[in-house]
Amino acid sequence: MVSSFLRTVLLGAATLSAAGALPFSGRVAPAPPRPETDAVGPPNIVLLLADDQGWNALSAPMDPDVANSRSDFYRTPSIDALMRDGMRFRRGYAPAPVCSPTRHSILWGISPAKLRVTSNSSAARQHCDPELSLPSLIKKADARYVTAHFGKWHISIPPDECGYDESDGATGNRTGNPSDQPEDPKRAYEVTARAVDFIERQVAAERPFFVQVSHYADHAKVAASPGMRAKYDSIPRGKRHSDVEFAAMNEDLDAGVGRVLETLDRLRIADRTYVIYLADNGFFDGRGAKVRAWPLSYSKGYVYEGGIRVPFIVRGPDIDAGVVSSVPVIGYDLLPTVLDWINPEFEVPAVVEGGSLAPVLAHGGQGTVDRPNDFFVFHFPIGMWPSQTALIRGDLKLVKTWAYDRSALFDLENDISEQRDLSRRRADDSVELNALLTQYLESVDATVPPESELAFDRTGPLMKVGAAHRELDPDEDPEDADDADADPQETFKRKRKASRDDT
Ligand SMILES: [Ca+2]
Repeated sequence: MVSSFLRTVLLGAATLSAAGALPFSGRVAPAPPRPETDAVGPPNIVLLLADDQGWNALSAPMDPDVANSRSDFYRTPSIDALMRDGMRFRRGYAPAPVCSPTRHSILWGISPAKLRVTSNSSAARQHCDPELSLPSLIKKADARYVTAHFGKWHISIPPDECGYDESDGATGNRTGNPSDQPEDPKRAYEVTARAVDFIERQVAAERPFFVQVSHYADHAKVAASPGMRAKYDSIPRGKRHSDVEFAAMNEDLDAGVGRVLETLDRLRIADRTYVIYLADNGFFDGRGAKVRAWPLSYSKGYVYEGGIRVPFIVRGPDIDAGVVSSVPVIGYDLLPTVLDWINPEFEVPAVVEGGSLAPVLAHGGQGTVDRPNDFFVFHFPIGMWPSQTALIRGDLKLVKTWAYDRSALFDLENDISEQRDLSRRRADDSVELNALLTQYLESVDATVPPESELAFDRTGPLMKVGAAHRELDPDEDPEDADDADADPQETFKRKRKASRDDT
């Protein structure tokens, strides 16, 4: 693994374009020109990252066709406004179901599987080259840019080493729970204030900027400002969402977003500033996560939609207001997107797996994203039990459960809740996606689940083609299959208990 890591880092560095400070030029065809931006200079970029905020934690719907894609209790007026003035992606994904892998993935534009950063304590990472991080590449694309990161970092290499000019340092979850500031217990306002100060200074200096604000909310420990908490005492609780403290924390975060948006208006740079908003994973487990995330299944720590589908909104020049896009997008698309905005001529390193969203954003949310692969892989091999990996291609999603070498197939457009396993009815698709998943994991030298978790399946290689597929009896009705709808959690627990009882 070590030799592979070194080899891939060196290869990654070699693929970097030698482009220096190229002059800003307008978007290449077929996208229309950006007169507002071209007239005043290069665009600014604000990336707002929420922590553990579920897909339906906002008061505006992430998918207007899905009734419960909004909260029935939480209020998020500023993020709702961002949605109203920009484009929301109803199928926006975090690259991982937990914090740190997603943050690495955004920083390098590469999936957690390929980075081999698939848990919050991954030690065998690969491709995490500081020279190829987003802020480093921004400066290579256009040396005029100033970059900053404020808030939760939770990445294996400190922000200054990754090219950030300003930051709060190598912060983590514990940083986000100060005991000495009850008025701002998740630092939502403090972090925002530093970002606002940074933006004001860059505008005064007439420097283009990239700033990422990574909120500590909505990660545990749940805590809210007293003022916001008091507000929720008079708001009727919802059926799915009813946690006052969480609601208030979620709106503290929203208020931080609002202050950034107000700053852009006040400084008259909103028309040349892209604002990206997303979360790093779904609702955290506990506190009734399964109820809160519904109609999505499961929550943080799982590769089902409840763990990975998140709020995903982009506002800025050329982006039509109020558009709901059905194009599937993922956090590692942001690196090539930002570089495309800054300098369309810049050559993105070949190791990057994301694709620029700029053409889709400029064309009403239509079209396709050009990526090396036409699928997403969510690889979670060493996290919560049982280890799972998902592959999404188009509307189909394969969920492989390693502990008993079984996979399920879902049609996300017709079954957003992942309740109907089609792996037997659509056996050819299941075999094909299993083979694709195997091929991909091997090609990126992905981490495999620990042996201890594979104790119940000793039948063959970890990634043999089609291993998870069971032959369908031609006369068998898929609906009658005994374990077609088995809950993998319950199945795993049952098998583990049986194993212990045997020894
Ligand atoms: Ca998180």
